Amino acid sequence: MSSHSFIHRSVFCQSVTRGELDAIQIQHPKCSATLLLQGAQLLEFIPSTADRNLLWLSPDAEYKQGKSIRGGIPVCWPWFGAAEKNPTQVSDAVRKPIAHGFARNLNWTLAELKESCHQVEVVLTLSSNETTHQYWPYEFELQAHFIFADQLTVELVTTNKDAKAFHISQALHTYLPTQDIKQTQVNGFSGLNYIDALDSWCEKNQTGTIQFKAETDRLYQAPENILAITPNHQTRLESKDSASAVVWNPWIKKSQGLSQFADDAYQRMFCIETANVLWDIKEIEPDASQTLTLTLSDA
Ligand code: TA6
Repeated sequence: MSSHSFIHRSVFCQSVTRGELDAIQIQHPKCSATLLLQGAQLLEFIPSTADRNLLWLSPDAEYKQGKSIRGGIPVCWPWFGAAEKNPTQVSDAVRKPIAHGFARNLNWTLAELKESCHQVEVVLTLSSNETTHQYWPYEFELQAHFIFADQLTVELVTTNKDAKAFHISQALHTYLPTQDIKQTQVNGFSGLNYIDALDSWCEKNQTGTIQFKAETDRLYQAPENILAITPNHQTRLESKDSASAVVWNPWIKKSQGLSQFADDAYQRMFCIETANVLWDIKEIEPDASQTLTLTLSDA
C-alpha cells in the first residue's frame, strides 16, 4: 500500500488511498470527486447542487492493484470488450487479449493540476512502456483530462507516438445509479440502429425510449445528447467525437458471475458508454491525436 503524498500546495485536492490504490480527493465548493490513478478511473462525482454521486460505485468494489474497479468510469482502451469481437484492424495488433484493453488496469501519472474558485482541472497520462508492449506493440501517449465543476467533463486524448498509424476502439464505460432499473429510461436513441450483442450481433432499430426488462448489451449509433431518467433523478450525458454508445445491464443471471458485484446490484445500476466501436474505430496517424469527450451533469 502506498502512503506518500503526491499532491502539494493545493487548496482543493489531496492525495488519499482507497485500499491498495492512490487517489485524488477533490473537495471544491462546486463539487467533490474521487479519482484513482489506476486506470484514471473516476469513482465519484458529486456536484454540490445535486448532492448525489452521479456515478454508480459498487458497494462490493475491491481496491486492488491491477484490477479495474466495478463502478465509476473505467477507461476502455485501446480496444473495447473482447479483443476478438473488434474489427481486424484493432484485433490483429492485440498481444494479450484482456477484456476492454489494458489502460483501466495500469497506473497513470498525475501530469497537471490546476485549480480556481470555478473549477479543478486534472490531467493524468499513460505512456507506452515495456508493460504496455506486452499487450499492444505501439508507442502512444494517452491523456485523461478531467474538469470538475458544476458538471464533469472528461476528455480522453490519444496521441500516436509511433512511426506507423494504428487503430483503436475505446469507451468511457460510465456506470450510472438508479433507485429501480425497472423504472429507468434512456432517451435520445429513438430511430437509431444498434447491434444486439445478446442476439447473434443482429442489427436492430430502436423505437422510443430504452427500457430495461432483461439482460441488455447493445452497441448503438450514438446521439450527442443522452438523458438517463431514473425514479428520482435525471442525468445528462453529452459527447463529442463519440460515434457509438454501449448500453448495458447484466440482469439476474449474468450478475451472479460478475466480480465485485452483488447478485441483486443489477437493480440499482446501468451503463451508458460513450464510445467508438465496430465500424466507428479510429485510425490515428503518427503524431496525430484524437479526443473523445464526455460531459456529465445533473439535469
Ligand atoms: O460494455 C458492456 C460490456 O462489454 C459487457 O459485455 C460486460 O461484460 C461489461 O462490459 C463489463 O465488463 P467487465 O470486463 O468490466 O466485467
